[in-house]
Amino acid sequence: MNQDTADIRHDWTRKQVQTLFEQPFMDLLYQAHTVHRAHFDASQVQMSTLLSIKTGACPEDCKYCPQSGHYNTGLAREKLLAVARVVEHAKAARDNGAARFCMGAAWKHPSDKDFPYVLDMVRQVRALGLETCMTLGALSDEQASALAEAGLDYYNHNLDTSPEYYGEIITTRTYQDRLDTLGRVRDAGMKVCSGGIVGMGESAGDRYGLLQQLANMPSHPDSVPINNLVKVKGTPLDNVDDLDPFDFVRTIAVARIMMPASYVRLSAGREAMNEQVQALCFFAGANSIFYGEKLLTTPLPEESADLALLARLGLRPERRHEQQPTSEAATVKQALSTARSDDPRFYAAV
Ligand code: SAM
Ligand code: DTB
Ligand code: SF4
Repeated sequence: MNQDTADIRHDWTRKQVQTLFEQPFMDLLYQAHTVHRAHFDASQVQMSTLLSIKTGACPEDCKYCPQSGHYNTGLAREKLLAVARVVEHAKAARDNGAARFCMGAAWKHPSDKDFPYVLDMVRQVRALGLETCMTLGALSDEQASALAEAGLDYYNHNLDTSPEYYGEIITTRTYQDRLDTLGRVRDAGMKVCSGGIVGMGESAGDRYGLLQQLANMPSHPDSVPINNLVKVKGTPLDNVDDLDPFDFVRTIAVARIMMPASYVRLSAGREAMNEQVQALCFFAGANSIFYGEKLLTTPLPEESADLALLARLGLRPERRHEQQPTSEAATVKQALSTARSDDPRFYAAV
């Protein structure tokens, strides 16, 4: 066991995060890979397929997002899909090898009118034997409980960036609003998926700040998506400078070290990334990807190219986890959030 991860949860200072980032690249990757192997089978990659269940015309003004109604990106808007259509997509994703099906809606929050259909989607997709994930914007306590009750495994809600840079990117909801929704998801016993976006013109310090916020939450998110900005014409971030790919890899590596038992997802941006950089991300501790025809509205690499890359690297798709009742998942999560890695409960839980 790597002594740097002896505490599964640790209150990180910004300076400590900076120190991790600023190590020589090879030292950082060596450390991250060592942590990765102590917690996961390094030959497995979790594969999730995304579907946009409601597209465009979003009232929020997130500057990166092609679906915001504030910008003209030429995206065709779509109302909430019928439950049967969502189930067809989910079956196709399962038959294509995905273990988890993630449904995303361009909403500030789900409306009372739409919410019952969303619950039905969770039940029916889960009945196909897939893990379920949703990202629907902010949730009330009642909505979080109802989603957990319907059997939703994961809820995705990203912090996106550091608290300091956040106001440059979004003005229609606050950082605290996001932390509050994440608290409701956690309290309802669902698994938390929360990460952010890099390559938005933020400083290195903002990348430290994002990871510091994620790792200092009351328990680590179960899944941490690290998105590289997909630049979409018509959004205010369309022309921002590219992030150095090595800084992207460093972000993955530091996320792995700080949240050793969480899945770290090499998320948006893979289409613009070469295979060598993706391989470095896997070495640095990324063990989850989006796989399928597209993300929500922008393309992914061809499925056959992804499978071929995994095969060339000797990696394989992770089989779906046995589903745990939500109450059991909550108990495991509670054990994980307090257990030390030298505590047998830790090994029992991960
Ligand atoms: N509307 C909901 C919300 O914002 O919580 C759910 C859907 S939203 C599209 C999900 C996440 O996708 C965002 O939080 C953001 O991190 C990511 N995202 C959106 N546009 C992106 C882009 N152009 N590049 C990278 N990530 C993006
Ligand atoms: C996440 O962190 N990234 C995914 C998922 N969670 C919902 C979404 C990426 C969206 C990229 C832009 C698009 O395709 O619209
Ligand atoms: Fe709306 Fe989500 Fe896009 Fe923000 S990221 S504009 S909330 S769909």
